[in-house]
Amino acid sequence: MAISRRHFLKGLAASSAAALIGQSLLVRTAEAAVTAEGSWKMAGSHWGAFKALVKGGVVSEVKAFELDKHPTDMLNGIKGLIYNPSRIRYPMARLDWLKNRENSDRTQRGDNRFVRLTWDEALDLFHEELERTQTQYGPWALYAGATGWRQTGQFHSCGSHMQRGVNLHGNFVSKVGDYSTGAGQVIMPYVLGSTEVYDQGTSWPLILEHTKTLVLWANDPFKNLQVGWNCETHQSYGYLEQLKAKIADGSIKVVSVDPVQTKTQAYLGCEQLYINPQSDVAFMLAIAHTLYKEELYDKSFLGTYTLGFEPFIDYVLGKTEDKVERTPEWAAAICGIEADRIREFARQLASDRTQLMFGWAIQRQQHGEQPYWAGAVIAAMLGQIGLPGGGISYAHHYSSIGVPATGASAPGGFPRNLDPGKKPLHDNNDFKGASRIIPVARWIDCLLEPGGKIQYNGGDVTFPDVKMCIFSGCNPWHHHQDHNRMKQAFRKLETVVTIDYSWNATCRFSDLVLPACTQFERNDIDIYGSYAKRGLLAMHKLVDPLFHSRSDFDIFTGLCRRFGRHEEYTQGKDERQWLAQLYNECKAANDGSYPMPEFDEFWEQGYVDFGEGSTWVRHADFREDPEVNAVGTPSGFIEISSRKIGNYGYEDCKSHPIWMEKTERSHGGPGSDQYPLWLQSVHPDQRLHSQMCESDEYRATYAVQGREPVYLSPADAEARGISDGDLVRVFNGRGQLLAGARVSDRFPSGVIRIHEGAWYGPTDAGIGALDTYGDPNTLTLDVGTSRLAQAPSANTCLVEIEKFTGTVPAVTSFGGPDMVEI
Ligand SMILES: Nc1nc2c(c(=O)[nH]1)N[C@H]1C(S)=C(S)[C@@H](COP(=O)(O)OP(=O)(O)OC[C@H]3O[C@@H](n4cnc5c(=O)[nH]c(N)nc54)[C@H](O)[C@@H]3O)O[C@H]1N2
Ligand SMILES: Nc1nc2c(c(=O)[nH]1)N[C@H]1C(S)=C(S)[C@@H](COP(=O)(O)OP(=O)(O)OC[C@H]3O[C@@H](n4cnc5c(=O)[nH]c(N)nc54)[C@H](O)[C@@H]3O)O[C@H]1N2
Ligand SMILES: [Mo]
Repeated sequence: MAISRRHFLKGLAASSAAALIGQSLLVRTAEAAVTAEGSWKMAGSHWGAFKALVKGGVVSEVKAFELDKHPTDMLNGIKGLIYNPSRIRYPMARLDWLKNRENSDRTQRGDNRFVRLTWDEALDLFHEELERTQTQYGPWALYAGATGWRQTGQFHSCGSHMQRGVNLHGNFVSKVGDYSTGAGQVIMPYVLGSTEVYDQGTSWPLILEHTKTLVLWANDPFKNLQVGWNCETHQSYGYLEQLKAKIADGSIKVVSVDPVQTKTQAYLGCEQLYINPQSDVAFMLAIAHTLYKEELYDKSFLGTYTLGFEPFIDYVLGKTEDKVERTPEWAAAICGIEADRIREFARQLASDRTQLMFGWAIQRQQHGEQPYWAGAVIAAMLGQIGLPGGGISYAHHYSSIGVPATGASAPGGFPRNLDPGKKPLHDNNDFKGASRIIPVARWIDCLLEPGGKIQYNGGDVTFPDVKMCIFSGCNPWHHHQDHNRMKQAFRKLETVVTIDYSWNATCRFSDLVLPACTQFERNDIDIYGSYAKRGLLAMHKLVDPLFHSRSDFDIFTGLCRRFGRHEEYTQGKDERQWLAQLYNECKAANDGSYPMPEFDEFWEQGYVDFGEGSTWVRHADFREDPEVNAVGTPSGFIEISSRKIGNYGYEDCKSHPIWMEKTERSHGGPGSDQYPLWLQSVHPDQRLHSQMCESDEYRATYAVQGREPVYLSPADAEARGISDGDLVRVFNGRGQLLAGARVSDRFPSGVIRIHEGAWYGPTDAGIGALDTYGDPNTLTLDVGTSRLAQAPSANTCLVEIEKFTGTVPAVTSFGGPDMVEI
C-alpha cells in the first residue's frame, strides 16, 4: 500500500501532498491524540523562532514568535520545507554502485537512478564501506570534513553526530576554514590580531549615537540578517529602522559602496556609490593616496598603534619598483568612480566620525585577502579604531552581531569528538605523508590531484588520495564552485555517502543516501540570537519523522551498533536525557547571573528570556592601552605591513595590501571581451543557501517560468533582445544553465546576479550538461583566493547570456530520485 501511495504522491504540489499524507501515512501515536483544533508548539530555526499549529499530526500554520518584531518572509517557506516531493523517503543506493560497489561505473553518478533499501541494509553497507576504506587503504582515503549550515538546535547539530560516529570507527581527513569568510579569517589575524569576521562588533546603539558617516561596503544587512547561525532574533532590524530615521533627519550619512543597489540601500534610502566589481582595492589605494596627500590622516594613531605604514605608502606614492602612483586618476580607470568623487569621498571619511562596515562577498573573490587588509589600513589612517561609532567592522550583517549582547552562557552540544581517553576502533594515524587537514575549498583539487602540493598560510599541504567521502548537513553540489570540474573529481571516488532530509544534487551524485528528519521532527534546545544571547529556546518536535527518516542521532547510533560502540556514542543517554543534561549544565553556568527554571518547567514554557544586553565598543581596550591590551598580531600592533606574510614569499599575497588584476574581470578587465558580464552569486533573499529551495509553493513566489531568476540591467537585456520573464541561457567556458530573466534597474550594465543555493538540475550525468534550474556554481571559477588563504573565489566569474530558443527541458532538480527495482 505504501508503495502505490508513494507513486501516487510523487509530483504532487506540496500542499496537496501534505493534506493527503496528513490523513494517512503520517499520523502517528503522539499526534493522533491531539484534538481537531490542534495545538501551538514552540519551534526554532535559522529563520527565527516561531509557533506552529499542529493538527492531526500535520503542521498546518506557522506564525512568528511574539518576541520577534521583524520576522522574515521566509517563515512562509517552512511548511513547504517539511512537506514537499523532494523529501528523502527511504535509504537509497545508486543502481550501479549497489551492483558493483567500488568497481561501479562512475560516469553514471548523477543519472539519478536509485534503489530503495531498508535501514538495516543501508547501515550495513555504510559500515562495510567504512571498514573496507580503513582496512584496504587507511584514514587518508576517507574525507569526512565538510560541514555546513546544519539546522539549528544544539543537540542534533548533525555535523557533530557524523564526525563522532565516524571517528569512533576510524580517523579521517578533515578541513580547515569555511566558504563564508575563508580569506577574511586567515588574513585578519595578521592585521588586526583576530578573525574579526566572527567577533562581536561595536553595539548598534553606540553607532546610532556617534557615527556621522557609515559606509556599507559590499554589505547588504537588510537581506542577510534574515537568518542566523542559531535561532535568529531579528533585533538588528530595530536598529536599521532607527538608522533609516537618522538618515531621513540628516544626522547620519550612509553610503553603500556596491555595484548594485542593494535591498538595504533601497530600504534605508541611503546613497549608493557605484563601483566596478572586484576593483575595490584600487579605489581604497586612491583613498589612501588622497588622505596622505591632503594630510587628512592621523599620524599619531599610526605612530602609536600600527607598524609598517611606510612601505605601504611608498607603494601608493609610486616609490616602489613599478613606479606607478595610485592616484585617484589611476584608480578611476579601474573602479569606474571619477577621480574627484574619490577625493571627495576620502574627505568625507576624514571629516567626522566614520564607521566602515564590510560584508563578506568581497573576500569571496580572487585576492579576497586584499580588500580586507586595505580597508583596515584606511581605518587606521582615519585613526578611529576603538572609538564608539568609528573604525572598522567585518560582521554587522551576520547573526545579530552588534546587538547588545547578554553575558549568558549558551548550552553546549552533542560532542563532536571522542570522549577523553577513547580511541577509534581503527586507530591508524598514518596518513602516508599526506595532510590530515586540507583548506576546505580545495577539496576538489585534492580529489583531482592526489599527492599534489599547495602552499597554505605559511605551510605546505599535500593532498591525500581520497576514495570515500561522507557529507552531512552540507550540500557541496550547491556550495562548491564549477560543477563540471566536480563531476570529473567525483569519478575518482569509490564511495560517496550523504545524509540529508531533502534530495538535493549532492544526493543525486552520491552512492548511498540516508534520510535524516528535519529539525521539526525532533526535540532540541538552542540559544535565541547567536551573538546576542537573548534567551534559551525549547524547540519542540512538531511531528514525527516523515516517511522512513530518522534523526542523525538515531542514524549514527545505528551505525555504531554495527561495530559495537553505540553505547559510547550515546554515552547511554537518549534525546531527552541529553537535552536535560545540556540544559542543566547551561543553568549551572548561568547560575546567579541569568536565572533559569528547572528543565521541565522550561520545556513547558518554551522559552527563557535573559533580557536586554549591554553595549560595547570593539577595540576600545586596545585603544586605551595598546601594550596591556595588545592585539593578537605577531607584533601586538595593527600591521599595515606584515613581515611574516612577506617572508612567505607569495606572489599573490605580499607584505602589504596591493592591487592585483583578476584572471576574469568585467568592465574592460581580462576575459571581458569574450564574456562581458560579471556574475555575482550572492546570498539569496528568499532562502538559506540551498535550504528551502525545495519548498515548492514558496519557490513559486520568486521563480520565473519555474527557473531561478537571473537579474540583469535593462541595457544588457535590450542589447540581447531579452525581456523580463524570458527563459535565458547563461554560459561561459565552464558550463551552461537555464534561468528566468528579471530585468531590473537596480543592476548596472555588465553586472548580473543569480543567488547561490539554486538547486542544480542537470539534463544528464555528462560533463557540460545544461543545468535546467539555474545553480550559479555551474559557471563559477574554482581557484583559491591566494596561497595565503586558499579560500573560494566564487565572485570572480564572467559569463554571457542569451535568450533561450531551443526545446525547453523540464526542471530535473526536484522530486527525488528515479526509483528503480534491482
Ligand atoms: N537571506 C540570507 N541571508 C544570509 C544567508 C543566506 O543564504 N540568505 N547566508 C548567510 C551566510 S552563510 C553568509 S556567509 C552571509 C554572506 O554575507 P555576504 O557575503 O556579505 O553577502 P552577499 O549577499 O553574498 O554579498 C553582499 C554584497 O556584496 C556585494 N559585492 C559583491 N562583490 C562585490 C565587489 O566586488 N565590490 C563591492 N563593493 N561589492 C560587492 C554584493 O553586490 C552584495 O550586495 O550571509 C548570511 N545571511
Ligand atoms: N557561488 C557561490 N557559492 C557559495 C557562496 C556564494 O556566495 N556564492 N557562499 C558560500 C557560503 S558563505 C556558504 S556558508 C556555503 C553554504 O553551503 P552549505 O552549508 O552546504 O549550504 P546549505 O544549503 O545550507 O546546505 C545544508 C544542507 O544540510 C542539510 N541539512 C540541514 N539540516 C540537517 C540535519 O539536521 N541533518 C542532516 N543530515 N542534514 C541537514 C540541508 O538539507 C542542506 O542540504 O555555500 C557557499 N557557496
Ligand atoms: Mo556562509
